[in-house]
Amino acid sequence: PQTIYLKDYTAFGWHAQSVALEFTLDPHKTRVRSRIAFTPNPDAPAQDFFLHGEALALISAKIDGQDVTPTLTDGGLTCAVPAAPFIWECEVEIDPANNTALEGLYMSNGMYCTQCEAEGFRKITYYPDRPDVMSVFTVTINGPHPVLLSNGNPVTASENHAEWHDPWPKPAYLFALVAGDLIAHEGQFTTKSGRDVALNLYVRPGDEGKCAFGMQALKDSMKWDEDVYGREYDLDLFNIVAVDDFNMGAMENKGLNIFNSSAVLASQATSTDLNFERIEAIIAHEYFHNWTGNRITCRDWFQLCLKEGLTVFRDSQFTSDMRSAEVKRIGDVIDLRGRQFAEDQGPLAHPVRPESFQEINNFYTATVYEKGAEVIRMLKTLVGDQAYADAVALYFDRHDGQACTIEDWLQVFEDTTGRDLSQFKRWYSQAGTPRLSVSETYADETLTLTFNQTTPPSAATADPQPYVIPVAVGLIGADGDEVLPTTILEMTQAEQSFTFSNLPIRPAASILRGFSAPVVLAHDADNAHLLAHDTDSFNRWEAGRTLARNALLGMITKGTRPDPAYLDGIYTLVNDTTLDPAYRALMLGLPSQSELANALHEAGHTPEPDIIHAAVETMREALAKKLGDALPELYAANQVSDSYQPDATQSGARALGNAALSLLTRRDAGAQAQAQYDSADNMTQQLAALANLIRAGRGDTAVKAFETQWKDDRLVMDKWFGLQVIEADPEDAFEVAAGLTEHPDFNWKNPNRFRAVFGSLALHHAGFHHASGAGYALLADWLIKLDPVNPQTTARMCSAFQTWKRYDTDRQSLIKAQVQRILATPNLSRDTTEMLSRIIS
Ligand code: BAL
Ligand code: ZN
Repeated sequence: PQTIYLKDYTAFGWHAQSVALEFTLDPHKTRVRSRIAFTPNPDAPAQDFFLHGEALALISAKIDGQDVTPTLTDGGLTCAVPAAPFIWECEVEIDPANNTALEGLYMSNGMYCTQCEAEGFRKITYYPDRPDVMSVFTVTINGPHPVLLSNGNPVTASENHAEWHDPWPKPAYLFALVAGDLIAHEGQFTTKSGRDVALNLYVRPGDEGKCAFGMQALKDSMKWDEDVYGREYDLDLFNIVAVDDFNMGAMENKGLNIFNSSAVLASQATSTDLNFERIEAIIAHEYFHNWTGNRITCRDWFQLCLKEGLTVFRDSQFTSDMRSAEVKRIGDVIDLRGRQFAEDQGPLAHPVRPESFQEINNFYTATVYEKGAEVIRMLKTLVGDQAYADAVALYFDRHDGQACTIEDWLQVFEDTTGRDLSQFKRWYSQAGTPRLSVSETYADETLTLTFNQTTPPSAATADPQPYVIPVAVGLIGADGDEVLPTTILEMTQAEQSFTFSNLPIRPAASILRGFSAPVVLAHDADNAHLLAHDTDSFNRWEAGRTLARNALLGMITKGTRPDPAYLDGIYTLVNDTTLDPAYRALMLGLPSQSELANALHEAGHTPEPDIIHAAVETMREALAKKLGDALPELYAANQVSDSYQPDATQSGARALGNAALSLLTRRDAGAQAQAQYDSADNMTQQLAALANLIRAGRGDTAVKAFETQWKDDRLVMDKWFGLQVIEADPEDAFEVAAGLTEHPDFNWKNPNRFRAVFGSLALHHAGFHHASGAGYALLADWLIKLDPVNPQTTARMCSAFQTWKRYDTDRQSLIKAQVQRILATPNLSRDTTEMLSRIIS
């Protein structure tokens, strides 16, 4: 496959002044007619006129009304064109019903829908399918369906016919079309300048009862973006459509967001509190793209983080404002460490702005999204809130309607603050997670902190240079008082010292408060003291997490017992009713087994998944014993008797109640879990009870009852499939997953269902990495099967193999053999080939 480089960017030779599309829908023979007004782009280098196109049957092509015969090439067509403005017209035929890759126009449960980001529009018609070609679209849809939708505002609608006009120039990746028998859940929003916007959430009949929460989340998002970023919505209409077969979470098409149904449909009975929170965040994320992504888009796909990093950062701010900022921050860091650090510390490491790719779909990664958001967070920390607001306002003013680069983004910060951000830019251009070590000296009432940063070289960045790292520091006195409030140290060198004087008694240093930079910190801190007293809620949690991690590593490598200082500290904290229950629930969490494997690997040990699993079990047992008699009270105190609300308060109580339940289950053999299962009136309680019953080895009846109750609800059944794998004993995880693939409802072509089983297997560290290699082989079998059907989802799932170098030589050989077996499959997709080749390199 061809490699595409950032350095090779050239502008397209023409501007698309306007685009008119007409669709005549048919499952196998949809006709698409296009009429595009092109004018030469005087700023572009001379080039052949090339339009992308894939899986299209060309019916006819015309230039200025005259038939032409283009040359069909690999991936598109070329054609001789006049050296003046001209009208391109063409007609193609496409086959949506057989489009199982779910890119371009495809069918899902009888409805037509589209996914064009990144390069799906070329499967709809011949077009310059690149984000820097922006145009105004008019779309006509003919088809026997009650609902016919596209971007922008409706022009006309009659039976079997609709016309749409989107006045805002956009790249083709934001095009969308939906047609089907759908029901609208309606809403309304009045913008701050008084524009009335009609809101609709379109769902399949039967899902009407799952729309209210999403609609409210949309209104909250619209209001928040006005209040916090001054961004107002710009069309008469905002439509969201829920689709069952979807590769991603959702898509920000202009005025017509298309959502994976799992990312929008919600109800008390069918969705957990975490589902509600995720749905609220994704609705916000897609809505916020209207400005950060749509009004200002990316020049090329290397700039993906320009819209994604910024929009993830904006949605994290939104969730922090809507819910608990401290809980959101901890959750984000757990997620970052789990997914992004694993990527950044393995063979798939790439900069936030990659410099080359073969298949752009492989770069919708935790690095581009989540590390991209962390980079913006650091920028805000460095320049301060007001300068951040000024710079972003300038960005919107200066670049509205443009396709931009990271240079444009950083320039508005340089222009508003006068700072030189050339060193900061390394966060965009270098791969790898920096290691930040800290040593302390204390003499003459002065504390000196000496920081050292190193970033391991990777295939993407051979010789990483020092970063600008904002290190948020506070000092906690021996009595627990704060001696120094949070102060930002700006580290720019490989090694750098900072001194704090007038400290008659040596304080405890609380470093990297709020996780002020995405680094791995090595600091021999007084974690027990910080766990008891840190005034920074993130670092207080982090102290507990570090104590847990160190204790587990000691248990694994030296056979030590669970650390009493950790258990004592957690005991005090969890029983401190002045603290938010959600925060206390997080305190009861342990590092993931994959994170422990990585820590062992980094420390020069070979991780053994079954030993890691056993250590975590021992630690959970120790927590259950330590909290012992307090557990029934902790459980009872966190039962919610008010009517169900998925808000932060109730969710927090349920999270703590269920954390207590999981420890209690070790003591009562699942009696309380069974009682909870029997009385649950919402999915959070029902699913938590089911998980505990399975863990206690008495889940068979509830698993069957759950299936009987929910067999007709696709999203709930995804939970049922996933939970059985996640909660399986490591010895059985492979067989449980294999058994579930035989279930009549294992519709493997549906990405949600495939991920429910195999995403869960990959997450089951000790099960997936079972010494037999059976987990590796099972996943490989199914990836080989899925690849010709859906390359994008196949390639994503390949990341399960990315950590292979951590493990012993037997496991390495087993994984390598499976990766090579997949790679040897004839006609393997470009997506999967690129992923596995990078992993194995
Ligand atoms: N643009 C792809 C889906 C998302 O990040 O919103
Ligand atoms: Zn996004």
